[in-house]
Amino acid sequence: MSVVGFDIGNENCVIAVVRQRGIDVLLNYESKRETPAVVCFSEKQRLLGSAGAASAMMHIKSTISQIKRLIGRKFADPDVDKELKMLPLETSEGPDGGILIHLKYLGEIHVFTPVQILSMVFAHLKTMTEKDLEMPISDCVIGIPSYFTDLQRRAYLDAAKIAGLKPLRFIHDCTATALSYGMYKTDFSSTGPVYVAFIDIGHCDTQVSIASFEFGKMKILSHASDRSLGGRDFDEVLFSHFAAKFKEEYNIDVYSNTKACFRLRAACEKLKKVLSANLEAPLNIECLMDEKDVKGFISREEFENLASGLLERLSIPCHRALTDAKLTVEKISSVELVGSGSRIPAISTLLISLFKREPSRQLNASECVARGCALQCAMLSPVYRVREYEVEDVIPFSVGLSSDEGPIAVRSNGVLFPRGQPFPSVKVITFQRSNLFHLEAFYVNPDELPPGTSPKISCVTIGPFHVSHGSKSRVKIRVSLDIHGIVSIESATMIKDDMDDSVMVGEYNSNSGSMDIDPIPETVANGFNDITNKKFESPCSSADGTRKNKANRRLDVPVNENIYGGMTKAEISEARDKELQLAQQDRIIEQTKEKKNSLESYVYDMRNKLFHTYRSFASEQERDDISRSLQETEEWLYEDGVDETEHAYSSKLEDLKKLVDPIENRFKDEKERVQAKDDLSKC
Ligand code: ATP
Ligand code: K
Ligand code: MG
Repeated sequence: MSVVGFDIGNENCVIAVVRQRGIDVLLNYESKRETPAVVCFSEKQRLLGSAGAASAMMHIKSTISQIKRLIGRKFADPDVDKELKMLPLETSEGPDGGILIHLKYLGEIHVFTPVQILSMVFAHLKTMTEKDLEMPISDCVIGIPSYFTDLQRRAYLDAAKIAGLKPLRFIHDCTATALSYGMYKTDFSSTGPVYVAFIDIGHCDTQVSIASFEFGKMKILSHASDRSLGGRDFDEVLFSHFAAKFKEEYNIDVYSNTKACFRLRAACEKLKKVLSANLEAPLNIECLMDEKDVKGFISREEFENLASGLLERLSIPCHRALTDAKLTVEKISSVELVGSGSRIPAISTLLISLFKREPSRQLNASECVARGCALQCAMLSPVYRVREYEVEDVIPFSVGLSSDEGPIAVRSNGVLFPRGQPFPSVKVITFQRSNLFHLEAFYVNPDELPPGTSPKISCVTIGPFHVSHGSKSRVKIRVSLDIHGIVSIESATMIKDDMDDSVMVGEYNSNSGSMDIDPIPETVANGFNDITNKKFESPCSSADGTRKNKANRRLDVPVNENIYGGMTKAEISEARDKELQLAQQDRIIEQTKEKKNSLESYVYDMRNKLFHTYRSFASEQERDDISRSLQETEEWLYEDGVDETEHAYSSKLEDLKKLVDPIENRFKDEKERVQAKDDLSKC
């Protein structure tokens, strides 16, 4: 079984696998370690990853990048509007308020959700991994931003399912990085924890996490982030600068021209990279617009001035992470800077002033997330043995629960899973109810969420169930924050103390009694009377026969979760069919290309052989006939046969072979005869 980790970036994806001797980052079809997260719909097939990025310019309106930005978000979200303005795609609002992307492909308009597009990126990475490992894969660990909401996490799960992947865990990007940092370090002393800050600056976002390390274990203390501060924003500063300059100097408005925008953005990203290594850099674009060549120039200092607002913003999540971890900078023994967006020198300068120390670059800045994911996958995989290492992660947003009788106030703060709660985690709540009821899960504190995020998570119906007239029954609800950081009501169980056992037979579910907490205090407050924290354990781990008598008194109550957004089983399976159909189309086109290529090379190869190797084995008549056929095929390939079906190419090849085979056979026979004679003479 395979052990795979995926880092899905807004710009770059990285695949890491665990092998016998350690972790390897896989090379893509272009032999690169990073694969662009791009899906391009070309004339007849999808081009994914590097191939997609290479043809993006030719298909501006049907190429999708940075899809991670749109996952699990609403069309009406003002932030989404900004995102969509950067993508020259046709979009609309879906019936559920989500985003729909409209594309012209194979002569038809196709409509895709961001989840479907993300699943194409997943599927591409999966296929590449399978080719490399020479076996099918499904188990994996995938990195996600810590600021992902419940809905976004569920959407990721849907995309993975559509692509045929089974994530054993979604792990926060910085947690993965911290894992790849801590796992191999054996010099953590027993004198107390070592605190390290991890700062990941990617293409679109910045994530900061503080971790504490001790021998054999790591613990995340806090996650903070700026969802909209990444390398892309630095490109945008340059873009606006030059767009204004070119308007003045050349009288061209790049904003009015999609292609010019695309080219200027790409040039600005390059320029930014040049400025990371040089104090100044030129910008030249031929024929940007209106047949005008443009020239520009900028110094690093000027760039830093333009970007000063962005640099300042970087300090906010850093401070927040420290505050949440209840640490001062003096306590931080190392600041690990990762993500390629962090290569801008001014970022290091700012971090030095913040943390009073030079950031360290011990980790491979572009591969550490994927490597950490692969390590986590190895730890979770039943077939792999890894050194004992404890990883504790926390959620960044407080989760609350309310019932139709009002909020369920647990402790004084009214929160079920507070920010900083380690997970996975399960809490059991007992209600005294006589009838079907509703629960609502939500984010308690909107200030903790990225701006514009809906605090709603899910609405759950518990029941129906029956109790004797006028009485109430105890209903136990298990609420879990699962291994992906997703909130769900796992189960509801009715406890009947006076239940007639004969009635219970057949309704008993062996799982229902597995994680119970006894005894239950009988005080009723706000519709519930007990809440218990339980560290996560697998539901099947404690099913033991001795509790069967007790379990017989328990009755499963139906739980119906209505998630705000997300896909139904039927929608997922429909999307999976569509994905398979699109992949099949891609394969057909690839095979057709291969057939065309082999026909082409056969023509050249045979023409050469006919007048050299095979010359004396063919009559003049045969040579003339074959030569003519080869000539005709070549002409056909350039004219009518430029764009034909796989079958058309293979049948042409068959026709040619029929003519050439007799000659080839004569040649082979002769060769064998000579060989046999040689062997004989050797004896
Ligand atoms: P995200 O984490 O937001 O999902 P990602 O993981 O794909 O995105 P990275 O690959 O870590 O992002 O970083 C990509 C960013 O790094 C791009 O904005 C790119 O321009 C920038 N970058 C790459 N090399 C350099 C460099 N030498 N100097 C400055 N920026 C660079
Ligand atoms: K990346
Ligand atoms: Mg990243």
